[in-house]
Amino acid sequence: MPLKQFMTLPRHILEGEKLHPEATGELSAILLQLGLAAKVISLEVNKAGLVEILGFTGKTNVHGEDVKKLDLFAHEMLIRAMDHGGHFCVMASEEDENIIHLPPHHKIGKYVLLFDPLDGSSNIEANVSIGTIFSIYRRISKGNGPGTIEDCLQPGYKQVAAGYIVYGPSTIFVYSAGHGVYGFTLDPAFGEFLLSHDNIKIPDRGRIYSINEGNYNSWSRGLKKYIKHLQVNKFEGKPYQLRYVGSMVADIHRTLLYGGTFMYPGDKRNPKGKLRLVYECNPVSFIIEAAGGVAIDGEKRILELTPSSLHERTPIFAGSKDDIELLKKFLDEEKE
Ligand code: AFP
Repeated sequence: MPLKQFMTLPRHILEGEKLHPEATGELSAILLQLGLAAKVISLEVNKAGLVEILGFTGKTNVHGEDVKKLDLFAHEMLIRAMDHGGHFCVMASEEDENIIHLPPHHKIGKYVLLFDPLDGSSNIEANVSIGTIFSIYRRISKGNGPGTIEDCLQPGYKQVAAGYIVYGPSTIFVYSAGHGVYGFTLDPAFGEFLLSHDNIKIPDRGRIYSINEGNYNSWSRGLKKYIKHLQVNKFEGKPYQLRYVGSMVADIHRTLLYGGTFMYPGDKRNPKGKLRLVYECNPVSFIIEAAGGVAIDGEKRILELTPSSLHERTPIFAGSKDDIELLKKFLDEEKE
């Protein structure tokens, strides 16, 4: 195996640290720990069909959704993997209504971790790709005590690192610490993430659009016109293609590699759409932008939005810059 392909995630993280002479190694330690948690969750996801981990816990979460056993496993696994390293002052998860404080006997650190432990979990039984999404900030609250909600409600451009793990045909760990986007595939033979996607750049245009067309009737006129435009026009002589998994991480990962657009708009029923700003849209927008793409809420850059609550939703249109620019023209036209 050529040496380049033997670039493991830990080695890549440590080499990345050299780009930051002021680095203390803490961010590296966090990313390494996330890699470990990803391996454990991947193992559980891969054998989900075999062990009693499918189905529900009988609990409902802050969104009124039934909590699946695997959601809770991933949620608890991430907290246990990340709470004792002394790196965080506070955490927050899609599965918890409130911010998560560190156990009193653990050292408090300067970082903030926000995560969606298992995105797309309604697809688990159907063995469709699901994922974990993470977002890392520096604390802004004063002092060295426990962090606060304000630490968790920072605009996305302040992220120091973000990424996701796709548990699909293979498990891929994708992250950016501000210098490019890198993808690592888990080699089950020796349980290590190996660099498989080096310095990912999203194409400026793509042939694929991804949206739940089932909501078509409640979309804005501008968005309907844009989708119609794609349906009657061609890209490089070929028709545009609709691809929608219904697992944001899977749809975003495909968009990152092939180009095109991923959209979860607001509509008449849900003006703010469905997806969460803090631990879904901000981290994936950080990745899309670091790869040369664009992510907006229909008007503004997602990363410039200031969250006002932990679980707030936002419309999202993310992907290739030329495609999002064209989409924006259709949305703006409607306002004229
Ligand atoms: P679940 O976690 O409930 O499966 O929801 C998945 C998700 O949050 C995101 O991954 C998808 O992009 C989106 O919801 C799918 O929503 P629709 O089913 O409304 O299209």
